Amino acid sequence: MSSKHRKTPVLITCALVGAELTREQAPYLPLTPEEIAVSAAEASAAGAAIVHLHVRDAQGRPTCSEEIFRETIRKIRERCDVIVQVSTGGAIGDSDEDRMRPLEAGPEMASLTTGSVNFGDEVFLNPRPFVVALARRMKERGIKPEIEVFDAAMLEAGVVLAEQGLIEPPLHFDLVLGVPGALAATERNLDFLIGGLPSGATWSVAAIGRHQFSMARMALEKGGHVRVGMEDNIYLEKGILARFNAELVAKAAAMAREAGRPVASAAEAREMLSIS
Ligand code: KMH
Ligand code: ZN
Repeated sequence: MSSKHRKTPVLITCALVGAELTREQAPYLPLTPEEIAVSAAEASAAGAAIVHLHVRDAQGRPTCSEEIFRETIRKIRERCDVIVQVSTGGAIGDSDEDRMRPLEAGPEMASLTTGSVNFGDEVFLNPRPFVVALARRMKERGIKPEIEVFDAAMLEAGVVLAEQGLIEPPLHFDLVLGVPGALAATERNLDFLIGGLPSGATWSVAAIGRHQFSMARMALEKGGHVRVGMEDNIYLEKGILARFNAELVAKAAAMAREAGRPVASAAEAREMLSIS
């Protein structure tokens, strides 16, 4: 690792549940507000400074319900100090109106995908006017956006939003690699994206499935931050399911320490991301 990155604290984000998986596919997935809050607290104790939050309804289906987001955030805050980043991506097919709802539930951060992209056999739609509306609402409510980059043009679109005053610097990007139909999880793609980041930006890597930890290691070496969690990957190792999100976080935290980088607390993360 380049010595200039040593000692830079690592932000670990844990994406606790997502919108796609079911209990049939992922038996240890937290689903209820209580289960998600317990999982967030365990992830926080293992080193996560941020939790990326989707919620589910009583049947375990993904929902954008403001009430369920609010309840889940309250339960998380009762248990630990972690930055809650709500998803505005929701599930494929959610309406724009529904995807705005989590912003009303009192989060410190929110995801902001700045373009449309194939997502498996479906399309994750993010037309520019909707992206602008999300960014504007985040700014009004003092919510820090994390710019989600599933494809290269999304990075530039995030920079344009900042130039237009819709996002306040410092910008924070999450480079999502390995979604079928979007950018593959390769070092070449990662280097290309890093090369296009504006100065002063921070960035993490969220790699999907079996790429989660190999790409996390690369991110650590290149001075980036790391996202892990069951939304993106449910295996601790090949063939071994993670029973808890905290196990995935603990593995990322151990990798960070091996790379000579301390793990940031939520308070340190707020400072690094300029969250007041
Ligand atoms: N569930 C995906 C369609 C986000 O949270 O901002 C979108 C997603 C991105 O998970
Ligand atoms: Zn998500």
